[in-house]
Amino acid sequence: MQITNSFADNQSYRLGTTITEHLLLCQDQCPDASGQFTRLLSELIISAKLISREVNKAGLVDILGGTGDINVQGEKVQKLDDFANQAIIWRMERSGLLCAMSSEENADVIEVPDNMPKGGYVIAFDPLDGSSNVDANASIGTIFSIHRKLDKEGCGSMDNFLRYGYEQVAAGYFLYGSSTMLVYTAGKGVHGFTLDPSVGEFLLSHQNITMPERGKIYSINEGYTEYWDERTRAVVNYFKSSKNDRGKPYTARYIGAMVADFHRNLLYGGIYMYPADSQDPHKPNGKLRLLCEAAPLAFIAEQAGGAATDGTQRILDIKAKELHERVPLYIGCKADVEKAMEILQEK
Ligand code: P6P
Repeated sequence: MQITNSFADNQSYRLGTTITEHLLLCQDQCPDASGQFTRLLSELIISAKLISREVNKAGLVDILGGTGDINVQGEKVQKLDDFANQAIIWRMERSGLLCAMSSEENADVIEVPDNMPKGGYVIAFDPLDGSSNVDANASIGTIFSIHRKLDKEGCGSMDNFLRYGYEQVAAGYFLYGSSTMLVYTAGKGVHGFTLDPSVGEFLLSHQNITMPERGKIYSINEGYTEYWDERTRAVVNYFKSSKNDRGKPYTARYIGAMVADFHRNLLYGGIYMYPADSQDPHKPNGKLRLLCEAAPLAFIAEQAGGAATDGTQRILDIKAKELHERVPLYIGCKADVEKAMEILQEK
């Protein structure tokens, strides 16, 4: 009987493509790449690993629930929100790659302190999107958008952030769900990486993600129907009464964390909608923030063959007028988004 050396046969040393290998390969293929973006994303990845660690032990330690604070959005700050926000700010300040940041949790621009090294990028981020889901152990995520600093502006200038979405150099999100994932684009397609916690590496799991022309899912909070105008109701009724390309009705799916709804629709095909609540004075332009939610996900959607609009124009063609500007959002498969816009524009 031949005794095989199980150790020699053990092929668990075979690891997939790590995010570092992927970034360095892309860097090699981009002649003007300075390596700064690679380093910046690597720093963000460290923040995400810290956040993932805390999210995955939530419920076992005192990290659930609210801090008792209210953020600039008027929302209760969750302890994990605050942890995620501080973790990202701490790493980004020390990266030497940024000169300023904008967080969904902070009212004003966060300048990199003078005693820290500065770089030529600025970042806008939502540290923990969907954090109201935390106590229920539902998926949540971090969304980020990266711009180059404007040459003529100082580091703390708001103008570095009040930009068109199409000027982004990169955008992405980390999803803390059944696994922890990174999905990003730097303008050359959309790529997904899954964290292998046994080695602490993000491994390439979804290369060149593309959305189907039409989806099979619609995501919206129908509890607010009474707040919508007649055109918005017509859009939702369209998806409720239509058949998808397979002749089946669209499926309703809504998690309450846009990053999770967006990710599912990105992979399976669908449309996520957060319309303007015409009767809610607090949400005349909807709830979602342009800079740290709509614009980064719109960049990803378009790079994956999808689309994103505020109901009147392409999200990426909107130039932000204020740091925490909100926009209505229809994002997902191109044919679904175009149909929504067509209905919204009907007279
Ligand atoms: P509602 C989370 O607060 C968020 O910004 C999105 O991630 C999510 O889709 C939406 O708000 C949920 O809002 O009003 O449906 O509870």
